Amino acid sequence: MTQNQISDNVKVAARPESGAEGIIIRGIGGIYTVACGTNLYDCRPRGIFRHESVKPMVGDMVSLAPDRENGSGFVITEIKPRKNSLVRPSVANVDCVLFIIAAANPKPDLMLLDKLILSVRQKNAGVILVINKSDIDGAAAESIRKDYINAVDGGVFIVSLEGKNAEKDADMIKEAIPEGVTVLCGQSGVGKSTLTNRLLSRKAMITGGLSAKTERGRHTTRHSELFDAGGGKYVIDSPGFSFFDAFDIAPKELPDFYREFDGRGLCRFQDCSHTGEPDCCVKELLSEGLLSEGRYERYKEIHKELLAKEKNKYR
Ligand SMILES: Nc1nc2c(ncn2[C@@H]2O[C@H](COP(=O)(O)OP(=O)(O)O)[C@@H](O)[C@H]2O)c(=O)[nH]1
Ligand SMILES: [Mg+2]
Ligand SMILES: [Zn+2]
Repeated sequence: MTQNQISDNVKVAARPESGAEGIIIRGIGGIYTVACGTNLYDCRPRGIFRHESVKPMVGDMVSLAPDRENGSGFVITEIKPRKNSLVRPSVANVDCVLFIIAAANPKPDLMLLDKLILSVRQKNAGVILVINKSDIDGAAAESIRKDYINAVDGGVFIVSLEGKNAEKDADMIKEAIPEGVTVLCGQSGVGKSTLTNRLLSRKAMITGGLSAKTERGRHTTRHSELFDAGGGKYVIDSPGFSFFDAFDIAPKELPDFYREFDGRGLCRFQDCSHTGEPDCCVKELLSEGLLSEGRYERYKEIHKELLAKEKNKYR
């Protein structure tokens, strides 16, 4: 069995009808694989996309046709309008983002996680948080859970995707994943490909250890790929990354993307930035445990960063 099948019984059809529609499941070296039902087609994008600097993305719904110009192969003739798209990883039409963070190895980067969550809430997709490798440091996993319990709408799950509970834990995650397209996202080495394989009950993706030298995740996964996990649920495994600067939010809009602030308008000032003003709702949120100290400290950091960015913009 190759690692490239969208389902376990793929038949590759000879030629799709002109105007056939499908979804891009991966793109490697400018060749995009499109699934039409259970048939897979390797396609080149039509030249016009390059012209308009439109790049097909995994998750794109497309039309394809035989490549008449070249006499063989297939070509993507149209990209359907996108519901949304993410920059990192570069995927389209996402219903939910499932962030994986490791309790340890690699060291959790909560600032990165907060920025990523913000960027997803900006795109109107759901968020699930999975804290993996609890076998290495259960206390660290629990502390991260406490930090995020009110931060995401799709649930926070502590798991260990290797070891005796792995299967049960993967089943719990599968249950939590909504129908539609869910992209697995997070630093390298946290267990995205391990989870993909568990959800599919086969070795669809290669997994890798940590680099002993840098203690950071090795980039074992280099491309995004969409799989059918059954029950109308599709998951995309993606490459890891360790920085994120692609979000663009006006400082005064920042609270809109914190779930903890949803429905709170109880500050003295209407345009309260929640960074130290008197009679601010933050005090109450913190004391009631609805906003964690960690999330708030990082909120203030991010707010500062966005203010500096805004100043630079108009200089
Ligand atoms: N100790 C421990 N190791 C794990 C767990 N889950 C995954 N790993 C290991 O972590 C390494 C990186 O996993 P991988 O799935 O390739 O991470 P990815 O880069 O996020 O796709 C592999 O060696 C896995 O075997 C876990 O729950 N506990
Ligand atoms: Mg991987
Ligand atoms: Zn306030």
